[in-house]
Amino acid sequence: MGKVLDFVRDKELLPIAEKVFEGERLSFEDGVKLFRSSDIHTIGFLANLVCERRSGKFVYFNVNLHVTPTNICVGTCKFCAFRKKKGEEGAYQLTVEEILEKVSSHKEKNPGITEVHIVGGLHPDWGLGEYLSIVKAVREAFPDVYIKAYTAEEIKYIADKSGLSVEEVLKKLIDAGLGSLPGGGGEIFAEGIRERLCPDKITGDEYLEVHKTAHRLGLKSNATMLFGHIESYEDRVDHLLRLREAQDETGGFQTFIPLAFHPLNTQVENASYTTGFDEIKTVAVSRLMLDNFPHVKAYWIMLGEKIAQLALQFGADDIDGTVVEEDITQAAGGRAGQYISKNRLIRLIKEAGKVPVERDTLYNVIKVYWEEE
Ligand code: V47
Repeated sequence: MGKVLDFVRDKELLPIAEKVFEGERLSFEDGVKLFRSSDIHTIGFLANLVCERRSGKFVYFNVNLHVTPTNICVGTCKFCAFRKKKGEEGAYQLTVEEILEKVSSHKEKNPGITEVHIVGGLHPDWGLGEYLSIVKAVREAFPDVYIKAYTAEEIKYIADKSGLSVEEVLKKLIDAGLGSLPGGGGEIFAEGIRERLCPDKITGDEYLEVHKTAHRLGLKSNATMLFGHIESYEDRVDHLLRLREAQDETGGFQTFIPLAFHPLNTQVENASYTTGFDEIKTVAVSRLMLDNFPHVKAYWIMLGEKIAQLALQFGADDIDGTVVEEDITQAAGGRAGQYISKNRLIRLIKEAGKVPVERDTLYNVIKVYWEEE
């Protein structure tokens, strides 16, 4: 072991490595130290170790589809290039029939789709009825497709508009066919940053409360962190630790997804694209800090195909997904495209030295692609 430790370039990381080997929980200070270090090999080695303790060589993917029912939003988030005001050029809202038509045509082209991810804006004229009818219609028309829909922000918006509690809204959505909550809307929890970035958005505590309520009702959910804008390393670690604490309480989070900020057409001052080094490190540190999250997802739409593939040796055990049509990243200068074939995902995973596993939303195994296939 002594010889191996000689290879650790940043000796400050040795006590952290010791903790990881022993399966001990990392502290806030450890998290900041990891982010400040440029010893990407050690950080990646540790993250991959933790990842493989949980998932072995398996890397999961799913065949899914994103539908964005509207870009009309009363929100004012400065990082968002997607939202439009009602009546503004480029604003749209799909009818239920148009949503069904989209799912149907994508299902025809990609017969293996198991999940539809539905997230849109806070539409000024929509309330519980409209959001509910989308879920109901998709459930009735496509009973074999799992519905992962509406961010915590949308759930709270519907609750406030309808005068119901978050719990009541979630119960109605579950009755209509909702299966899980996606992780969008997490951004950065630190109050000072959130106030500057998205002052009208629900607070970090409210985001966590919606997820914890969903978990208590038996739903699984994902969590996100938007990184690479105006936040500090300390803000990132604070975000991860708040998620870890919530997960200790309920255990209902499945996957953490670090979202790399895209700067075009946003109102974030002096904004620029994130770098490969920071992206890889953020995936790895997330894996190390979130010791109670089953999975960490490399979202190739935001990381790009190449960094997402590398992330599979740096702590990520999930690569999302075939997707088809994604608008939020595209509006902010996304460079990765919107669709990837299942065969390409399988190749990316195999070349990263891992075993591709097609999964459903709840991580039930659909098929393992062993080496010989
Ligand atoms: O909530 C908005 C982010 C999120 C920008 O749960 C931006 O499985 C980068 O949450 N640059 C939506 N990011 C996407 C999302 C997601 C994606 C894939 C899978 C899952 C899941 C969730 O996108 C928003 C916001 O945090 N976002 N604008 C931007 N300019």
